[in-house]
Amino acid sequence: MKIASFRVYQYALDLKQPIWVHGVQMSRREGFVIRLTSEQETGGFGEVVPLKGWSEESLDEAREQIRAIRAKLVDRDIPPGVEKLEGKMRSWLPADEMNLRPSVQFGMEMAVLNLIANARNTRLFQPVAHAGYHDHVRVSALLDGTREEVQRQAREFKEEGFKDMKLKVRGPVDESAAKVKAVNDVLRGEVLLHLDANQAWELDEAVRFGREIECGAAAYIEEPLKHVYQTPEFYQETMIPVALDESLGKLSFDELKSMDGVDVLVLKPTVLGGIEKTWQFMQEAQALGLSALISSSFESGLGILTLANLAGCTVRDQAAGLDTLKWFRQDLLKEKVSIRHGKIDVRRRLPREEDIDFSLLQEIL
Ligand code: OSB
Ligand code: MG
Repeated sequence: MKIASFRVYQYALDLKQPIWVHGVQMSRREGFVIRLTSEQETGGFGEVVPLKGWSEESLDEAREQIRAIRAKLVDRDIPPGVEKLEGKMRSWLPADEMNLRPSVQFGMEMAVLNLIANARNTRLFQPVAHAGYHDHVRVSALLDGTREEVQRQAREFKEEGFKDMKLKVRGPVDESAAKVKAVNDVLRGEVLLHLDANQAWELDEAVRFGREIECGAAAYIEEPLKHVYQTPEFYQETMIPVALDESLGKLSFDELKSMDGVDVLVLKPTVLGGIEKTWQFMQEAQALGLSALISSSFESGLGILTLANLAGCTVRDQAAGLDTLKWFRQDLLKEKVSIRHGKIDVRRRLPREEDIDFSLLQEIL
């Protein structure tokens, strides 16, 4: 199939409240939409949205890379087999040669895979979903705020039917432990709770926190430590399993597979380096008996829908970290991605031209 046209749009979406990522505040979410069409006029959309505070690339750098890759790919054929995610995607998109940044790699792959699926009229990850497909992807409800706020949020989400929740605990140890207790008072063991500390603590603080809440209080904790190499000590002292998120960009697979205490990998395709790379992480995790889950980097509904589809073809139905659209006041999809009873239904069709709110997009290329 030939890429007959390659258009690029810029967007800036208002958020209801600012988001904080590693101390960087954002009150709008800015990014790009790539729109590919085939000669038969089939379309495929991709989203490129670097995450300030986490991604190394700036918006300007992403734009320049999109411009460069566009010049290389327009009027060219998509090589057969890229959709199998076995490495052809990255050898075709000349990632090393162009030093394609993770968010650009993700957006390009997303556009190409959506185009292929739309052309064949299949679901997004049909070629790799050997283990079948979860039509309803479980999502972890995100809890963030003061003790009273997170307790209230937990009560509401439990009522809505969420079976998984994630609580942010990056503050002081005592305050964070009090939040965990306040939330568990509401959940009463009927909902799985996991925590995310975003690398907030030194080993002694993390251990004090773990002892304070006790190991039954949370299924696992994401990134409790400033220094990831202390994970085995943390685990030994607390018996709370650890999930890695930020550290995945820095550790080799060999390092993490021999790290005692690591049970879960949190995969954010926009910051990790795309869909194919994420898929390979998922395969390796499975081979090692680690759980892997898909998590958002605050993409719009367009990107979230692709991520939900990816989460839908994991072997184990791990709750995905996709409860981030609630921060957005506006969305690129006319029909919002909704989470009902704690799940996203991924059977809806992939976005086509008429599903996108073009009034929010400004064509730049
Ligand atoms: O802390 O894991 C994080 C989103 C963007 C940047 C960092 C994080 C997140 C999320 C996404 O928490 C939602 C989730 O994983 O549940
Ligand atoms: Mg995290």
